Amino acid sequence: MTRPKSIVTPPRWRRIFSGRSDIPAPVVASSSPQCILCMKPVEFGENFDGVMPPMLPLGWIATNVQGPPPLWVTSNSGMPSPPADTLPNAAFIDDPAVVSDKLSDLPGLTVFEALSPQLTFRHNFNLEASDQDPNLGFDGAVLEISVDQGQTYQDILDAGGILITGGYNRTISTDRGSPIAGRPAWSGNSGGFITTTVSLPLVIIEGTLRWRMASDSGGSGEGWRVDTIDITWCQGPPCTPTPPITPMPTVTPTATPNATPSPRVTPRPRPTPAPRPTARATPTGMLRATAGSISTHSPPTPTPKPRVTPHPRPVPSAPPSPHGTAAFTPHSRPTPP
Ligand SMILES: [Ca+2]
Ligand SMILES: [Ca+2]
Repeated sequence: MTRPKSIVTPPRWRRIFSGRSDIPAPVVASSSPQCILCMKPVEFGENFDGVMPPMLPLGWIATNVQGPPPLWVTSNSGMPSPPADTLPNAAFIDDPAVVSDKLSDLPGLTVFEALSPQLTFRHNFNLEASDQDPNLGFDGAVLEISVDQGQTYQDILDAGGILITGGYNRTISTDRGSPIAGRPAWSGNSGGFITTTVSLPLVIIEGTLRWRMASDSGGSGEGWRVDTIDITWCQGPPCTPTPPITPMPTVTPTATPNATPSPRVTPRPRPTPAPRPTARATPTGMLRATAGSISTHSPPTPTPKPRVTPHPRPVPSAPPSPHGTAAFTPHSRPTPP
């Protein structure tokens, strides 16, 4: 399996791992996590393919706390098969027939003000385990972490990590002298490379990741291969400058007073040549002109009807009545078409 390595190395990693031959120049990560806001995706990768076996890449520290050689090495052949996930190399440790405790440490991990720190690696193990009890292992492998600059280590689960996929599959026997007796571990035969995904603790200051293989007092296995390590997270502030937010011009308090509760548009009065003593109906009823005043408060009248002046005034042509009062017949103006 070949994976392109696109790596962004944060300052602390860059300082610690400068010069490692298998890490290309930092570039924008292509397979990085989706980050929110202005957080930046960060990715660190290690595939062990830039060194000559058995040399480990720069920055890695191999230690045998107990047991005979070899230490952790890079390997491109042998068992368990296949020898590597990304060709040609993987990290490898044997599983001897005596008590051993073999460590491969990756120091310098700092995840701070970050989100979603995650570790993914591929590994292939065949470590001595019970044939009768599928939950019991004799020799096993665990992932540990130090968050106090390497002074103390604890299992990744005890440190707040979560094994999302490819988690521990057996518990190590307590009666055969294993340094990790009684602990959940990877043991038995994985049947080739499998993927383990780990949600890392949110805050790691100068942390160290440790791949640890421990064997008991008898019986052996083929060993453990680790390859194609990816560590990703979303790095927090300081962020790159963001453009200022443009205020919305339409959302202003001054716009409110001019707003009318009704969506009805007030019609503009049609020009009236001169105030007329008689009223007339308007086509819509929305606008009524009376003696030079304009009222716009009348509601719409579905059927326009002529209105009659309540107090008709005599028209000039009306002949005077015998009683001196005007005798006229009020009439309304026809409704305009
Ligand atoms: Ca590899
Ligand atoms: Ca053993």
